Amino acid sequence: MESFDEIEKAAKIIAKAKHGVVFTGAGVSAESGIPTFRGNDGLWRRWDPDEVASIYGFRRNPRKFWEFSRELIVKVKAQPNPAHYAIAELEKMGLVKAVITQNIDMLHQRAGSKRVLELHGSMQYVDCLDCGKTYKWEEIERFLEKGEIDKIRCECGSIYLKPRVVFFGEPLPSNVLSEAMEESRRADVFIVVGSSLVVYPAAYLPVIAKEHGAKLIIVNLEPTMKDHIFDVVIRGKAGEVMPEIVK
Ligand code: BJW
Ligand code: ZN
Repeated sequence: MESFDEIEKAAKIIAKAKHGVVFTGAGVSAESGIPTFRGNDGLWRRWDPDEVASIYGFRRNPRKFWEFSRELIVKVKAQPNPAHYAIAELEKMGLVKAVITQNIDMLHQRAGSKRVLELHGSMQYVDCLDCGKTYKWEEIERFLEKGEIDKIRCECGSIYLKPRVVFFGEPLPSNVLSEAMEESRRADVFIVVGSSLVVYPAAYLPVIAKEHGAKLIIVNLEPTMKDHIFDVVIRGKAGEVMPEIVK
């Protein structure tokens, strides 16, 4: 592998970590078959984020979001890949203390990671914006699988059923965000895996870690706007690179 030296360098830094923190984005789940948002095959090539991932779009037309969600179903059915397992292993080894994720797919937990901070929520629960009733994801999924989007309604009659994910224009869950900021300040090694680092406030976290003295490592397929702040930049697939680092 061409980035062998960089992988070696990253492995040495991580082996000495006292408080490693891993920060992940859609790229960590790409090899589980989940589409990423940006880039050539990204979801935003075919779907308008203003319509399907913003709270304003959702309020205008929740059904459009549910059409988009039929693609997200794979997110809930997908299996963890070697990157998720390697990250869980780093926690078991005591090198990593927390995983901060922007993903809503629960794959870190399913791979065995214990301390997972979900910055953008998860698909586990769906709330009615009118009466407040909460549904489990599975109750909604039944309709999606049959393509019966019109039947996605609350008992109260409302069509405004919203999964507990964070849309553009919505605040992040404040307790999760403050824990993530605290972890970023405490980190001595901060490892970004599979994120374009363009969505805020999440993208501030590596900056906070650096300002507080952490060594920064990034494993990402494509360059990001923030590569210049990293000590080690590894261009590669998370599912191939992360197991190499743990080895
Ligand atoms: C691989 C790989 C492999 C591929 N291995 N790598 C102007 C400036 C600054 C900020 C703003 C602004 N205008 C608006 C804002 C704020 C806005 C924002 O940041 N917008 C930017 C786009 C500019 N942020 C918000 O609105 C946030 N809320 C907020 O700010 O609230 C303020 C507020 C306070 C009080 C009251 C009210 C409001 C909320 C952000 C929510 C983000 N939500 C989404 C959708 C979730 C629902 C769903 O899943 O459908 O979250 S957007 C989407 O992007 C998703 C992701 O979590 C997020 C980040 O994307 P990520 O994970 O980085 O994925 P990609 O696809 O971008 O990148 C993947 C990378 O992996 C690529 O680089 C590949 O190369 C790589 N890769 N295969 C390794 N195998
Ligand atoms: Zn209701």
